[in-house]
Amino acid sequence: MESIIGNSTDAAAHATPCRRIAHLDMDAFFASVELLSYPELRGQPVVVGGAKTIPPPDVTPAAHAFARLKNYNGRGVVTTSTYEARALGVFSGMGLMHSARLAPDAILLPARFDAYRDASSRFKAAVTSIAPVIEDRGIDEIYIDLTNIPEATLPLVGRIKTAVFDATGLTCSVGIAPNKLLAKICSDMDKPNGITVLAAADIPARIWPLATSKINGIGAKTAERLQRLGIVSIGDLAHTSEDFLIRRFGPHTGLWLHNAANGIDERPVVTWRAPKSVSRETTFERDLHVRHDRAELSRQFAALCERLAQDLARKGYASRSIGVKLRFADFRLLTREITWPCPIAQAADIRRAAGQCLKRIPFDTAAQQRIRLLGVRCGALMDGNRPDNTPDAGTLTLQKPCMTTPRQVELPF
Ligand code: DCP
Ligand code: MG
Repeated sequence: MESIIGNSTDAAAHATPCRRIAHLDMDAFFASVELLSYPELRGQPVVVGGAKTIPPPDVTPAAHAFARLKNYNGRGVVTTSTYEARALGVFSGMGLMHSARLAPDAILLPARFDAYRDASSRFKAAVTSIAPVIEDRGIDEIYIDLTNIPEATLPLVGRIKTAVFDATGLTCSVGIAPNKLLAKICSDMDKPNGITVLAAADIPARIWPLATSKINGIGAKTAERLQRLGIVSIGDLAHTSEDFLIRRFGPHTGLWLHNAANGIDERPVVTWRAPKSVSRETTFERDLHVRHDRAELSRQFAALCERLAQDLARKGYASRSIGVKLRFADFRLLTREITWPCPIAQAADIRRAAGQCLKRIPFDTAAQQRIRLLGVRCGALMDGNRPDNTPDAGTLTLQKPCMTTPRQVELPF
């Protein structure tokens, strides 16, 4: 029998005590933005769905009609829900049809990404005006390094929350801890509109009782694997020997798991990070057949490449690694990737490269001929406008995207 007991308290004592890192996460973000437009829905279960087929509400004074979840028919998923809808069991990622069984009378609104992006940049600008060292982690969350701001934590975080509210009309929850890993756990502890401060000494009492999946990076699969080893809480993990975890999960993950459970995380707050990739995907309203729906598939494929080209243009990037992702009717997922000889950014070039990937996909069986989801990804991004002046570059090379030679792509469908 292997020993799985380790020296957890020693490790916990080494958690860096001197930094002050905040994680700020907006509350029920997409839904809260929607409630700014429809304040009459406050206090009601409201669900925001991603599917394009959800009708926008008719709010003319005569009609004033909002769609209800029970009337939805399609394959869209919940992107988020208000806390009132969550009380009925409706959460992000659930199918809308399934959610309708739990909350038939919940209001269903279509997603309006422009509005969310706008609120996102406004809340980030508001925080930056008070605490400039921020790491952008996505549309509704940031890390903030408060270490060098000479102000007590609670008044400072109170000011940040007020600035966010003044700029957007929205509330957020903030966790403050000695590092990013703990701060992220804490921002979720008192939602909505909460502030949670945690010191390294609080780890055994407040972090160890939580499920391992509360650690950002431990997904459902790892949590399940841990559970099979009898490791359910973060405390269980903290008390498991590093050697045992390394034997079971490999040197990298094993060590990370051990450190994470003991509240050790030295990652800095990174104020700017180049995106590694951009991708676009679409789940079809019905499965599309590679031959019978060829025209529709080609149209959707071209539209995805067009949108990716716009994404790249907006960010000033070009890509050398193009990939496609297909989910078949039987839910099997297949991806293919190709490295292009030079960086590309135009829709026609992305289409050609992605078309090459599609050609390498077998469409043999009946299930493989019906496609549920199609995605295109541009990876290995580089700045399409500025010189590539990496430290070792020696000479400055202009990473200009290749010129395109418009040519119709021969789709394998
Ligand atoms: N989102 C999505 N699909 C998911 C999860 C989230 O499109 N499966 C979107 C909608 C959310 C936003 O991202 O509003 C932020 O995600 P969060 O996990 O922070 O969830 P919320 O902000 O909605 O709720 P919370 O108050 O729990 O943070
Ligand atoms: Mg959120």
